[in-house]
Amino acid sequence: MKDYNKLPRMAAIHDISGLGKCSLTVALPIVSASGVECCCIPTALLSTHTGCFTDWTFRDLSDDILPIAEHWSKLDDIKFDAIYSGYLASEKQGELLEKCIDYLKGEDTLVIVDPAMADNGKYYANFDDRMAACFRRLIAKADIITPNITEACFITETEYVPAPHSDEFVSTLIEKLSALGPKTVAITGVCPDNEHVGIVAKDNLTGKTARFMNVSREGTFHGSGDVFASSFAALLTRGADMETALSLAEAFVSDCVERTEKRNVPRHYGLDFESALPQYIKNIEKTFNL
Ligand code: PXL
Repeated sequence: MKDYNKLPRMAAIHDISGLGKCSLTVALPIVSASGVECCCIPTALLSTHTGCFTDWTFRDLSDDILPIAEHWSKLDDIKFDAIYSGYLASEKQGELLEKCIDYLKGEDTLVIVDPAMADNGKYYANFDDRMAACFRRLIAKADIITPNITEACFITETEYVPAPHSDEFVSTLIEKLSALGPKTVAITGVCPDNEHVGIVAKDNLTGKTARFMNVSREGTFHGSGDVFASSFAALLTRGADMETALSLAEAFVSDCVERTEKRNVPRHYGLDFESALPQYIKNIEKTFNL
């Protein structure tokens, strides 16, 4: 008999932005390349993401979310090792996601919530403080969260501070977010000074904090948060500890950023992650002794 449950399985609940490399068009290839099956619940269909583009098309798929989750929950031999959510098209989708988690979560299912709603001190198009309140509720159901500095500030109702970010400021954000319930808090886009950017994460079960910093580059790399969260979520789903997952995911994002800069791709078209995938897979194989 084949063991169908051997490959770790994740339910990925995000929008599809057809062009611009974020959400499911990033999660699906990266989660798969990380050795985890990626089962998709598309929450909305857009022609592009909403950052820097105008006139994007938008189709809300809210009505399909729960029926898909309900169908999956009725398949006896299908269990989910992880549920990973990102950008939500509306606050109402936050409520649907909570129900979705209830349908799909088993005893050992990791719930990863990336509260993708803001960056550089500003909400994405059409969002305001109500979206932060929505994620505050959702985070109570999460094991792992991956906000950037702006999202961490908005969720915890802390005044947003542009870079540089002091250690004390970052630890306070981590403590405030941890108080909402998640076991692991990873904050992205932390700039300890004007030359570096990286991730600071705390595993509240072991009490360990890890930091990975890299040389920062001019401007914003759209979709880098989604590339990081997809890799980090998948590696944790495969059983990596926080530090290992963080190190592999951070190295992958840095490689993608470097390649994007070299090719001079307009930033809103997303990261050049495709050409970084072969090396990423090699790093994973080495780490997992495959
Ligand atoms: O994760 C970023 C993202 C995802 N999906 C959509 C977006 C954005 C950011 O702007 O607009 C539709």
